[in-house]
Amino acid sequence: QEYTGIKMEVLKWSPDAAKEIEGKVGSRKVFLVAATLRPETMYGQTNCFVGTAIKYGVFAINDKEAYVCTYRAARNMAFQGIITPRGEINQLLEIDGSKIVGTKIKAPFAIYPEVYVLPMENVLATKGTGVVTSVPSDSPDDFQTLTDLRKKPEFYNIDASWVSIDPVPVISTPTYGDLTAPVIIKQLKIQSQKDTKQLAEAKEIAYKEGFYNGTMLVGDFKGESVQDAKGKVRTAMIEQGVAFAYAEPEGFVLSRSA
Ligand code: ZZB
Repeated sequence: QEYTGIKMEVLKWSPDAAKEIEGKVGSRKVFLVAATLRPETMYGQTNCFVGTAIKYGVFAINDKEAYVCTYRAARNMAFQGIITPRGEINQLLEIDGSKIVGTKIKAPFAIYPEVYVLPMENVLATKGTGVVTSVPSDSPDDFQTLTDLRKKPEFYNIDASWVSIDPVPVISTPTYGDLTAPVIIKQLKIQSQKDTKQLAEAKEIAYKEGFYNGTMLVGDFKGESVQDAKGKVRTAMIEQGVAFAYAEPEGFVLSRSA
């Protein structure tokens, strides 16, 4: 599976994370790194998700930068030449996902470039980096989680101001209009992020509709089809140093042999 790793620079740590990180990363800039299959949607990022029960590491990528992701992802990166020296994993510290919540980060290419890290129940520690960038306009999982968090901020232990950005229209589809994910969520009558079966179906529908029939509403490739824009946005992000190619070798082999 060939993902795009999105680099989201930390602007302000949550108080809990600040305590843990203090003195441990040297002069490195720290980024949360999210794996995505949809770089063309990055204009519509409104927040970022972590799993509260997941353990993350802060890994030195080189002398200047450190990435927040799972150990598993850092190991994959080390063997893909993303970390220098190649193959070497230098974990500066370990941190609980719950402590990262509330951190303010920079979402590259986003129309609202400053977003917050929030909790999501369905983050898998075994996929991508364990950090998920949220695009509620086009990802049903993201829209439903944002809806849940907005309904009960106290329950999720978050500040209501962290969920204030509404879904941003970035892609138009003939069947669902400018906000594909919210419309599909409504049609399938999905009520909560716990409705994982229907959410998987919604994701499948949204992927297909966006990829085959979507048109860009914003950005440098406005008016172009998603099929044409996807690679161009990815290349532009990589050229500007805010993204990189990240592959999941084991997952690829398994899905091929299944
Ligand atoms: C932004 C985005 C925008 C995404 C969208 C999807 C959509 P897949 O196909 O199963 O490989 N993701 C990445 N890592 C994780 C994780 N550890 N746990 C849970 N979700 C994760 O799924 C890849 C997508 O799942 C990634 O692409 C990421 O969300 C999320 F408009 O990034 B995506 C219709 C989907 N639309």
